[in-house]
Amino acid sequence: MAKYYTEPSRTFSEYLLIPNLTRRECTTERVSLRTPISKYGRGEQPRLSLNIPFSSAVMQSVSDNAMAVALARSGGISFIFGSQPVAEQASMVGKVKSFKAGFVASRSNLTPDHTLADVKALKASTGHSTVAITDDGSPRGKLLGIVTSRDYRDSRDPSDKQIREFMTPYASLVCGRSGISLPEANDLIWEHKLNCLPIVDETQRLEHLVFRKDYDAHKEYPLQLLDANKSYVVGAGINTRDYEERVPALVAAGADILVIDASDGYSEWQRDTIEYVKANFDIPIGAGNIVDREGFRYLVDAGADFVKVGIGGGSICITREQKGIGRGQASALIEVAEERDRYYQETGIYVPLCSDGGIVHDYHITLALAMGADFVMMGRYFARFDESPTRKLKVGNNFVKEFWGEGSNRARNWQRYDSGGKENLLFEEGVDSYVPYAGGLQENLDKTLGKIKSTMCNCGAISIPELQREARITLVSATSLVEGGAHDVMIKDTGLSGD
Ligand code: RVP
Repeated sequence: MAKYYTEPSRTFSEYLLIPNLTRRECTTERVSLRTPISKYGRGEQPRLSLNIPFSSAVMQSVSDNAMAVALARSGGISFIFGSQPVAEQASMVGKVKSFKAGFVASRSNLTPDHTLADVKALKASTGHSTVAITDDGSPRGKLLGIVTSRDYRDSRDPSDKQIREFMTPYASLVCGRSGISLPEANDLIWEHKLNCLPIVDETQRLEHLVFRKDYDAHKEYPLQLLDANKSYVVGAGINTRDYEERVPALVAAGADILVIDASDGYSEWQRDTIEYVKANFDIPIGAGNIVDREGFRYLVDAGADFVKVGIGGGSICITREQKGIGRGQASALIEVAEERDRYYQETGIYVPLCSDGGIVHDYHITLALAMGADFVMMGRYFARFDESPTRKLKVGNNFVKEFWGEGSNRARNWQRYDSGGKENLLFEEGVDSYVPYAGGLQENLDKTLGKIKSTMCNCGAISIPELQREARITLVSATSLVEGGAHDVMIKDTGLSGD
């Protein structure tokens, strides 16, 4: 006889948080949203943490290199989509890793033998007024000097004047040494009233330039997520078929973490994939998606560093309708979090959980965290922003962005939506859609984070672990759901009744 679950499977909207005592120290400025993303032992530090508990979905219409840079800059992580050829995915990862926040490769370079005419021509074509002068004219050559528009007089100096005669020579330059941090570079820029600080290695070879204006932009992102080399942290999605080809390329490109992206992750193919990665590489790997304690145990026993929870809750996902598998996101998360905590008690190993899909309102994120998720993964949320890879269109009077599921025909992601065996995708599990355009990522994120922090203060928590420990959560009845929105009033904007 089949096993029956007597409790209905529930979504986030069926729950609310009950405030705890808000202590004086519970202010939004004090709230830390730092959270682990790979497993760690009791008393140890996780190998990888996020500064905000947000990841962007492994989807063509969400997570490319531009989204990854924007989100890492704000403290979260993107998992670059795997439904593309290996070389293209690796190239996107490489672009994120070589994007050094505030440190840029010099794009205008000449040698001392070039002339003022060359400087002017270069300036006209690039628009850059700072030219690095290196021995071979390359961006990584030995730095011999710098030319800016302050070094020559346009009208007076002859065009054939050689750069060596008017450049600011290396001996007179203030330079930073390789490995310098951005705050240190900024101190030098301010101390010496510079516009540009060249960074050189011990043999005087040019590595980067740091510009005053870039640093100003940089200071706006105090939570940015950087690796030890000060590159942005980035993840990548993989599948259970071509991992022997894909994983080496992603690791070589510098990916910081992998995730096996599958709608149903409770499979022997996932075990094989994890075992392959663990045997051959030193990189954390998440697995999923699962919705119950059995799936969690299976993937963790196989070696998963984090586990992704959720089947069928995604905004563009029709897996439940098509195949009749899945579980309400809240119920799935509650059960898996309980099992994760039990696993921790038994083994002393903490396995972070990612709640994936079905976040509609900002408070759903807070609920997911309170229910035991360490971070969330979102598709629709990020698809609405300028930074997502898709087209912005005008439909009627509104701007929208395109957003399609990985299981839709448009994505033709044959790997994710089969079980891992040989058969091809026979039916769709996702739709092709529009989402309302919402502007830039940072401004939207600030609002969402503000709400999460504020609710955490209501719950008397200034960290995610504290929220997970202390939260009190109640189910809401269908009638009290109505009570929760504006009701029995005429809303002014639309003139419509609020219920
Ligand atoms: P949402 O944030 O609700 O848009 O959900 C995003 C999630 O939906 C993804 O992280 C993934 O788990 C799932 N997804 C992506 N494509 C599809 C599909 O085509 N069915 N589902």
